[in-house]
Amino acid sequence: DARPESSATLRFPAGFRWGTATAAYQIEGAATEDGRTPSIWDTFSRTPGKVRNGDTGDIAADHYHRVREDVALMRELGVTDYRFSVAWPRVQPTGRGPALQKGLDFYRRLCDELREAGIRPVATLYHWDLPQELEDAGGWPRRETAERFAEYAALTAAGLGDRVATWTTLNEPWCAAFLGYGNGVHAPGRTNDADALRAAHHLNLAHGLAVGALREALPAGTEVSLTLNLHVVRALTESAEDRDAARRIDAVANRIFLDPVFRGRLPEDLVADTARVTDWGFVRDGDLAAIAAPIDSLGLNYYSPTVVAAGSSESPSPWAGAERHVRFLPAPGPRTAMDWPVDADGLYELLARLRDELPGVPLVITENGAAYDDYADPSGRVRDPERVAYLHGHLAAVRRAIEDGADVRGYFLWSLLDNFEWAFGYSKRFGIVHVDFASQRRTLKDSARWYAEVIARGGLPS
Ligand code: GBH
Repeated sequence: DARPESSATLRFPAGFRWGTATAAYQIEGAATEDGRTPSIWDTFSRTPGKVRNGDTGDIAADHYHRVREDVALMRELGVTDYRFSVAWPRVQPTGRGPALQKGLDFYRRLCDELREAGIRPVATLYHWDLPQELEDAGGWPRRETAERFAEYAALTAAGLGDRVATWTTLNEPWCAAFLGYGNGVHAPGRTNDADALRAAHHLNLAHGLAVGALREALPAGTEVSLTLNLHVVRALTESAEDRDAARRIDAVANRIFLDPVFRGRLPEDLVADTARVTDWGFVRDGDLAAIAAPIDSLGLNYYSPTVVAAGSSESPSPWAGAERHVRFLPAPGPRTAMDWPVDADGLYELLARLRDELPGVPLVITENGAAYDDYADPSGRVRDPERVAYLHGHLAAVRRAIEDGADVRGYFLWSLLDNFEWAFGYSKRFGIVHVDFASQRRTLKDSARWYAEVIARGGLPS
């Protein structure tokens, strides 16, 4: 490295993957084009009172029509990888039957543009956009949805073939199950604790069956992964009651996925904690073995930690009854525009935990980033110093975890573009590229230039 400042760089390992991440419904728009049918998010965003300002993903960042431009932006930044999601209702509109070629063609074009730019395509099969027809048939609480998902995975793998470098089955099944069917803050907006637990199990099953389908369809050695939003749960004090509160939330937020996927078993304490809600009779013989199909890496999305103590919390909650005797507290410290605390140590703790509990499993940060308001100066420059500080702090935590033995292979910044932030609509901006949603003009924020510099140096300015 000829750069004079390289001596003052906190370097990352050679071959470290530097990426950005997005999701289909949040950026694509073109909601009714080329045969795409409504997903649960189209329905939910049209339901009054569910999404701030009545915003929908109908147009979003219009990425469907701007693939070239958006890939050119990434080339300019120098990213090595790009994580996007495939919209199920584009590829298999009713959730059943053959693939729709036009839907597959869009992602083939995207992958071809990426490859031409030297960027590895990392595809997620499910980032929350369930075809509405499958929800009408029962959604994730229904077992058949898991079987349908495996079929969709097979069709997509057959259609995109070796164009995709890394396949991820699900993004954040915790959100899909517990925000979608537990507290109803996400689509489809249902509120039933037993359904939320059934949904979590069927998402696990969907993952396991899809891993099998992908292995069958793809060349040996293709990376297959899963992305979880593991919660960093801290007890307020060391008291037995507060520690028990943390154990309960760890079970329903983390071990409900980690134990089946990596150990082929259910967390017994969770089954006991939720006995009032369900007897877990929906778990059939063979399910846990299917869910435990080996994967090649684990993706982690991290934003902020959770603090709990003994007490009680409001309902409907996203914790399915396991939160009896648990109180949630605001974590201390500065906050982002989401009102989430900024706490990079939480990311270090998470990586250290997985280093110890899942030896031999490569880790990838598949999302990390922050929402802040931008400041545009008269020259048109978009300043976001808080985001730069957030990213610096969190990347420093990743590097420290690597030094301490965590096998972290890459980092995907959430997000490339300002986009549809789910229940918050367009009111929250996570992008390192500013999007003017009236003109669809893209402008690099200071954070984008900073990230490009980090990638070019292979590390952080110290
Ligand atoms: C991710 O979800 C999504 O994958 C992405 O699509 C989204 O745009 C991005 O993050 C930003 O929101 O109630 O204690 O769990 C974020 C998952 C789940 C993180 C809810 C914050 C609130 C604290 N979020 N969580 S808690």
